[in-house]
Amino acid sequence: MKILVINGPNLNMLGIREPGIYGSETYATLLDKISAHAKKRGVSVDFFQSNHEGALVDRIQEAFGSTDGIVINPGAYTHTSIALLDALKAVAIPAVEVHISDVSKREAFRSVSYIRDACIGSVIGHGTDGYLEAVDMLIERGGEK
Ligand code: CA2
Repeated sequence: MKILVINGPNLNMLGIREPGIYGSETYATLLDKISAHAKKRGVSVDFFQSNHEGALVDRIQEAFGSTDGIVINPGAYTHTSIALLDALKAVAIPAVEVHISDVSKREAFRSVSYIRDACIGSVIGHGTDGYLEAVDMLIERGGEK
């Protein structure tokens, strides 16, 4: 099973600023942690991060036909992007939405997710462990390794 982990704008800044909201783990450490988990679970994992909406759409489209599941934290585009919703719907790859912080307890605009409709599940407010839970959700749904 091949899983693609996509992170949107500013998530490459993890651990550098706002540790009170997003924790002190860096983006590089997060990727190491997901890789170790994927190895343990016997699945392969690819990563993509961009600060650009169109680049995120392009990567989702590229995944069509070659990826079994997507873990996606679209960052602020979660709350604005119909283009990401459409891309996820277009490729119809099982996707799980992740948010490190509990978006339901922050500003009202963060409670809106345009992509949620295209996802089989969401993991919200579990810190970076949420990415591992999302990988597990895809494995449980996919069955095959
Ligand atoms: O909680 C999440 O994972 C978010 O998707 C993170 C986004 C935010 O816009 C969403 O509402 C919730 C922002 C990511 C910004 O990450 C930073 C990391 C370190 C320093 C500054 C920003």
